[in-house]
Parts: sequence; C-alpha cells; structure tokens
Amino acid sequence: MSRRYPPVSLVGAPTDVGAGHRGARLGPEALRIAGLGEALVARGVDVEDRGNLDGPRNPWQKPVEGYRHLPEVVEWNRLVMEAVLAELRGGRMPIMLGGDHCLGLGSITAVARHCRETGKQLRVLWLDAHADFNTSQVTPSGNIHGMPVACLCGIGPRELTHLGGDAPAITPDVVRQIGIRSVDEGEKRLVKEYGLDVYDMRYIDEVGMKRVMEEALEGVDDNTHLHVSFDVDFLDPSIAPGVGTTVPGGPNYREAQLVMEMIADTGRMASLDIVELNPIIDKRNRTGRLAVALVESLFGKSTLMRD
Ligand code: HAR
Ligand code: MN
Ligand code: MN
Ligand code: MN
Repeated sequence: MSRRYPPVSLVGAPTDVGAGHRGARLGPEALRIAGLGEALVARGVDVEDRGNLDGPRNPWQKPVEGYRHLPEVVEWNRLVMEAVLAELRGGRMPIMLGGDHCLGLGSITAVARHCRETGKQLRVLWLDAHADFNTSQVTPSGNIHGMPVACLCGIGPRELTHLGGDAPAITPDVVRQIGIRSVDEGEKRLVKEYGLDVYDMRYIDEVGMKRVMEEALEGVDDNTHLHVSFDVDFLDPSIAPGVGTTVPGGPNYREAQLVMEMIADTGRMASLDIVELNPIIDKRNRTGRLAVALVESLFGKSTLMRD
C-alpha cells in the first residue's frame, strides 16, 4: 500500500493581519470541518491537532509607511516560527493552517533553521497565483501577505527579515514558484533582479504541468527537506472561490492534483502550509473540502491503480 509518513502536527494560526480581506482567520476551523485530520488518519498518518495559536487581534488599520499591521504580523510570525520549529525538532511534520500567507515567513524561517541544524538541503515549492515578493516601496496595498518571499530572502523590515536570528532565512535559489499569474509592476523587477525561479501560467500552458513539476523538483534527493507552501488562491477560482484574492486562469483540478501527486512521489515533503482559505467568501466550504482532497493527494492518495 502507501508509503509511511512521519507523524503530523496540525498547527492553527487563525489570523488575517497580513491580508486585505478578513476571514482567513477562520481557515483553520474550515479545514478541520472539511475533515483534514480524519483524511490524514485514513491515509494511515499519525495526526495530532495542536489547536490554534493565540496571537494579537486584527486591528484593521491603514498601512503605516508601506506596511499594514507590522507589529501584529511580527508577533504572529514569531508564534508560528516557534511552534513549527518545536514540531520539527520533535521529529514531526508540521502542517501550518493559516491564516493568510504572511505566515509562510514564520513557518519557512523555522524550516530553514531546522535544515541548518540537521544538514538538510531545503527546497521550497511556493504554490500561488502571486509571487509575494513585494516591498514597502513597491506594494500597491501595504498588505504583508504580498511580501513573505521577499522577507525570507532578506528584503524587508529587519523584524521580519531577521525573525530567526542574525541572517535571512533563505536565498532565492531554494524557491520554485508555481502557478504565478499576478505580479505587480515593481514586484516584477525585483523578481527578475533576485532571479526567482518562476513557473508562471504561461509556461505551464506551454510545456504542461508534468514537465513543470519535473523541473521544479529537479535536484531533490534523499537529503532534501521539501517544504510546500500552498496558497489556496493557486487554484483556478472556478474550483476554489473561497479566497480573498482570486485571479482567473489558474490550474484546474487535474493539474493541481498532478502537482500534489508528483510531490508525494518524491517522498521528501517534510512540512506544509495551507493558507489564504477564506470561508466567509467560500460556498459551503467547497474550497476547504478541495484543499483537503489535494492534501490527500500530497499524502499519496492516487486516483489511479498505482497504490
Ligand atoms: N500583489 C498584491 C499585493 O501585494 C496581492 C497580494 C495578494 N497576496 C496573496 N498571497 N493573496 O499570495 O497587494
Ligand atoms: Mn527533521
Ligand atoms: Mn501567497
Ligand atoms: Mn496568493
């Protein structure tokens, strides 16, 4: 049957301080109600639900010097970083339930640190409609969920770029971005300048998702820690309406499923974020249920006769 997976811990981070819409704070509950824990148990995975982290409320204010809610974003990311690091050090696979995507900063900062401690090679797959590579100078919104990849690479306010200590968490070469179709003008320049590896929708359409995933996973070996940061707005809005920032022209169900199956085939996924699910905007938790189905694929559930 299926390969054995490490024990999993669900870590809820119920906040939308980094977003422009409220409602992603309900993402962890929507994922639980959609049956995330039960689905993993059914895959034979040992699951502990750690409940939700308890951070500052969303003050719902305007941006200050290019950032909305910077102190709250820092605090939430500190909480996520500590929780995720504790799970990794305990030999478990953290699944961080967001929450908006600013939390990828805390999660991946912890993962990068764990990789340094254990001598692993890190690869980050960033599944998203957006590049999330904005800075306070170029952001159109001040929303920090549009900035975590830049912050991880050392571009941003010191509180965020140095969340994990004395250096930025990663260099751009560890990241592969897949599904990208909305990048702001100034952000585009930065993405090029820093040489991010972006598999945008045009490229996916031209060469197909199978080849995209082969390229994005190239070099992943037995010593690789694969982190998947799954922004649910990666998916086409026709199948995943329950997110704050939909962008048309995303991967369909079959393409998304192939992405997850090919990740599962590597056997190297060691941490996961599920972010930006907004049940306030969703229709009867449909997007939450789709996210759970895709997580099943990430854990080796195959539609075909390959088990
Ligand atoms: N690029 C836009 C901004 O920075 C929108 C960012 C939306 N981000 C997310 N996460 N939903 O990917 O404001
Ligand atoms: Mn480990
Ligand atoms: Mn994102
Ligand atoms: Mn996004």
